[in-house]
Amino acid sequence: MTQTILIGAPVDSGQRRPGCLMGPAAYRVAGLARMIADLGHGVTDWGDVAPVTVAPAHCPNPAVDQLPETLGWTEILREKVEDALAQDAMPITLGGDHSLALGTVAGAAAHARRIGRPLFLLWLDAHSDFHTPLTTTSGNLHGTPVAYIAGREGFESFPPFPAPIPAQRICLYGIRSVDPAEHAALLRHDIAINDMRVLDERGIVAPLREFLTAVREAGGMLHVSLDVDFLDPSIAPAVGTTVPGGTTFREAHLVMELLHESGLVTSLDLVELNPFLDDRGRTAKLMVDLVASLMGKKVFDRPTRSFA
Ligand code: HAR
Ligand code: MN
Ligand code: MN
Ligand code: MN
Repeated sequence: MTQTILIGAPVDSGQRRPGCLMGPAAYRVAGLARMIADLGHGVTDWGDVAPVTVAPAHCPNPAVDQLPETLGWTEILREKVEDALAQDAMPITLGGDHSLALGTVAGAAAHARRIGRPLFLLWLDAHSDFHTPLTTTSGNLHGTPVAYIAGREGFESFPPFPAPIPAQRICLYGIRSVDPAEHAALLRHDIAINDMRVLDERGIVAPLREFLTAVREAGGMLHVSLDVDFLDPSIAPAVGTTVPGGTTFREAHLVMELLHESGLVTSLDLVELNPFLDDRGRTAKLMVDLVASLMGKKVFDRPTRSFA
């Protein structure tokens, strides 16, 4: 039994296609809280949070869009996630675009530092999100959280990241869209990059098991950041940045089931759902079903034999 806390984060400032702010409402309509309770877990919904107002911020890269708004979200979400973890609960942040992870992972890192445990990061995404505010050409800050979390330079307008996560504790999974500047920077870091080429060859299970073993052996906490575009657009159309060749329905559920069985997940983000682009709520419902698998839903809850 896990105590979960839902944190609504209607963040839309990390990109320019309005709609992610409707994400938390869509997850509630799709029955996220009921599903978690039906699986026997505790669930408390803290409602939607609002960004704090920050002083005008400057970035030398003129392309960067909505920096003060994103800074305001970063500050409040860091606080909320840290507070939820301090209550021994598992925060589930309902996005909102992926820039919200600038705050949620900072909150998890602050908590991990305070209790003296290493924090690991599993990034389930089509994108590497490894730009800094200085290298992004789109100016969309949802493309930057992994760089902030890894402690790259260029985030001077942001609060210093509490205890940057060493590259060896970061695992990117499902990657199939990387910009040239991100590519060059990733080659200088020792981050595990499980792009689709790797997953096609090795399968969806083996690389994840290896990462989970490393988390377990280190006694680590594990933050999982699930971007809707991790999934193939044919099953998850409600996202502004679709990339063909994503994970299938069955692969995605298997990832969630392995995460459940590991018992290691301590915090979770659900990001980039844009309900305005959805098809009768199917993407929101799929995301809720994936969380169900992550929280322990399965066909049988005992070992089964494969033939009579
Ligand atoms: N790399 C591109 C950019 O920086 C696209 C980033 C898209 N990011 C997300 N989240 N949708 O993964 O603009
Ligand atoms: Mn606090
Ligand atoms: Mn992302
Ligand atoms: Mn993405």
